[in-house]
Formats: sequence, structure tokens, C-alpha cells
Amino acid sequence: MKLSDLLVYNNIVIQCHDNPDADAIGSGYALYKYYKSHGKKVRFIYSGKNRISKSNLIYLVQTLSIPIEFETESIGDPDLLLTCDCQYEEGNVTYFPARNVATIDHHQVAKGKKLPELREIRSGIGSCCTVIWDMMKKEEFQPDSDLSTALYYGLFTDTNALSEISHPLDRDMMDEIYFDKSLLRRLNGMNITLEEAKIAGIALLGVEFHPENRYAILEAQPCDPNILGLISDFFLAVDTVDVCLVYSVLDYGIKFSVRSDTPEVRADELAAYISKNIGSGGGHMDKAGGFIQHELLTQFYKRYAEATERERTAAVTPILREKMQNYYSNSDIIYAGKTKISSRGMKEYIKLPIKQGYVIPSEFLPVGAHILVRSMEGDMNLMVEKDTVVMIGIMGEVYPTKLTVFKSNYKKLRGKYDLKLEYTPTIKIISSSETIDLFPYAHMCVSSGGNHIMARRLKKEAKVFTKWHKNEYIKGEPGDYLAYKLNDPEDIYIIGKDFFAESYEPV
Ligand SMILES: [Mn+2]
Repeated sequence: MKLSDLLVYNNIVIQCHDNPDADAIGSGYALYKYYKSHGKKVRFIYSGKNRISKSNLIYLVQTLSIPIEFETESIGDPDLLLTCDCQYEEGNVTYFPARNVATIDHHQVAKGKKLPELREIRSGIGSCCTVIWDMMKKEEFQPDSDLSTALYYGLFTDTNALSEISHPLDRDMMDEIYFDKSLLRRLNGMNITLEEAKIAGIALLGVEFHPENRYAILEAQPCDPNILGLISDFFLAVDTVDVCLVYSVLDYGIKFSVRSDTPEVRADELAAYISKNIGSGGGHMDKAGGFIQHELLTQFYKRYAEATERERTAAVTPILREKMQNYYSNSDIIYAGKTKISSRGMKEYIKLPIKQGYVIPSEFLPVGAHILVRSMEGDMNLMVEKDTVVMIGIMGEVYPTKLTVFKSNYKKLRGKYDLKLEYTPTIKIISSSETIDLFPYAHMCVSSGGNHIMARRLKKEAKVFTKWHKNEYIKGEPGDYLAYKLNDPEDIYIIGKDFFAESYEPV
């Protein structure tokens, strides 16, 4: 959906979730400004039992004069009700009947949930502000400095002071958008109340420590999610603790933070594991976080579904405890060159020629330029050399190589290379902060194939430290393949099941 698709409606009510946070407020404010600029009659409301009471949010609303209204009675009969940072008819969104409904959100969608036709839901993006920022960019709508700051603060707070950002689009907004530094400083100085500071203390007292795997679980009473990050950062400094999970049960779901200081556990991967099927999670190797949705927990866990509101917290603890236990017991760790791999069940396969893309940066950038290549997989810093080649894999992953290596493994093909991706890789030129899309410069090639490997299907999860990356593992899920090169058994790695089916053939 595009923002301009909704310009057919004249009388628009924007609603964010009850107990709005900074992301909900920033999102609604952005939509308000966009539709107002097109001469629409617009209201921005929230409802529920409580008015906004947190100091930072009150200050944000007052300083930027954000026209958000508390509405508990009726919204009248608008042409359109547009919900943001939430989905219509959800538990944490007070229901108002409306003729037409549209939704813009970044949360996961519960299975079987009825969604309005008009919607833009991009799960996996750090904040709803980012989704709207991207939509506004596509309309060439330039946010003013107040709105930019509100959008930035929405992303800032929804990703624990940016430490849990994982999506490249979030990184783009973080890099590109203007924000008022002094306002952000003031807001950070009023982020938690004295009561919430005490919640951190109580959480520390109730720690559950698991010495066999050196991890800790801490539960915090309902509080601002940023406190979870503070607690977990603090607790990771404990000498016997390598990994920690801090969570809080809120009325619409569970917010959690994960920290790790051991190479055997990637915080982002653990966060994704914990929230798999029931929410979303991600971040960085050392810091990550996520959100588990109340409605999805209800679908998957009977004991949670049957719990009353007061029993919910007690029902969550065993679910998370079990997830942590499974995480440690269900996964093999393989160190290339150290772990002995049994050849039992291994079969020989040959790699088929596959078409993929490549870019030669020196064709359109000066040699010596420092660039950053951004893709779904993260950021990669490079210096452009005459013979630098950036390969684009069939999943949109990018990696560098040299022209000589390229020529011995690939054959150039005629034609342009393009892929439909959630995020199209970009190049940022460091000196000028200019951003260039990668695909218009992409050529097509085909791998010569013929690589022989030994491989077997994984029955349980595996973490592989390859000989190329000794500090960072690749995770394989059951169904993926564990493989090594026939001529180099130490070159062991994981091949995703979809890619394997397309690209390998038994010998
Ligand atoms: Mn949000």
C-alpha cells in the first residue's frame, strides 16, 4: 500500500495503540502531517484506560506540539480509520467501528487473523516510524525537523537506544534522518521513573541462574522496555554469566532483551529463536531483543491461553525457561578443523551452474573510494579497487571478491540482473554520504559449477564455526545441510535447504 492510496478519503482518524509509546506517537504524528498537507480533515487519537503519563512522552508531545488526543467515547463517522503501530481489533487497541479501515504496522501477524485490505505490515522492521519514513520517501514527502526528531525517537526507543536494530531499512533511517540532539538528550534524561528504577532492583534480586550453561533469566515487573536493556547490560558483567534474558509481561505481550558475551551464542539468533512463530526478535551479535505477541502465545500455548490476566506472568516463566533449555540442548556446535565429522549419512553432491549477479564498483565509482554495502545480512565496508567485484547471491546476499577469482569461477552473461527483495542492497559512499542502489549496476553471470561436496541433512540444529570465520557461527536448522568440500574436509559449512534443492545434485 502507498500513503497516497488513502488520499481518496477526506475525513481520516488515525489511531495508535492504547498506552502509546514513542513509536506509536511518532507514527501517528507522521501520518497526521502527511494527510494534513494534502488538505484532509485529520484527527490523531489513542484510547484505553490511561492517559499518557510518562515524563518523556509528555515532554515529547508538548515540545513538538504533537496533536494527539485521548478519546474514549466515539470517533464519529470518519471516511477512514487508520491504525498505526498496531492492528485493528487487537487486544491493546480500543475498538471503534468504522466504514473503512487501513493499517500500518511492524508487528507480527497472528495466524488466521483478519486484516483490512488496505494495509502495510512489515514485520521485522525495528519501528513503525521506519515503515512510515520509507513510505513518505516513496511519496517524496520531506518531514520537517520536528517530525524527523519524533520519527528518530520512535526508532530509538523501540530498539533499546538503537542497540537492537537489525533491519537495513532501520539503519538507513538512523543514518539519514535529522534529529534534534539536545531534545534527545533531555528525553533520555527522563526515560525512567524512580518506581521503574526500583523495578530494576527487584528484577536483579529475583535472578534465576543456570550454571550448567552459564545463563541467567530475570523477570521485571511491567515497565518501560528500555529498562530491560539496562538490566541485561548490567547483569552481563557478572563473571559467571555469559548470556542473559530479561523480560517483562505487558498487557499486549512480552518484551524481552538478550545479551551475550560468548561466541557460542549470538544474541540476535537467540532472540529470533525465542520469538519464532510467536513474535519477532533480532539485533546484533551481542545485544538483541524482541517482542512476543499475546495473541500468538494464546494460539501456541494452552496454559497461557487458559491463564487469567493475573496468572499470565506466572504462565510465561516456564515457557521461556523451556525455550532457553531447548536452545542449549537442541544444538550441536561444530568447529571447523577441530570437531570430527562422521562421514555416516554423508553423500556426494555436485554444484549446478547458477545464475547470479555481480557489480564492478570501479565502473561507476572512483578507485580508492571507501564504501559501505548494505543488505539484509548487514553492512560491509570496502575500499573500491580496480579489480573489486561485489557478488550478489540468489538470496540477495552480497560478498566481495577479486576479478581474477571471479573469472576463474564465473562466466559473464548478457543482460541485467534483478531480484525482488525485501530490501534492495545499496552502496553508501562514506565521504559524501551519497546512497546508490546496487541493482541498476548489476550484471549477470553464471557459476561454472562442478564443485564436489559431501553433505547430509541436519536432524537437529547446528552452529558451525567455519575456517573463514572463527569468531562467528552460521546456524543451521533441521532440514538444512551440513557440508564440506570433497577436497578439503576442514572447509565445513551450512547450506540452507531451499538453496540446496536448487543448486546441488547427487553424484
Ligand atoms: Mn512499535
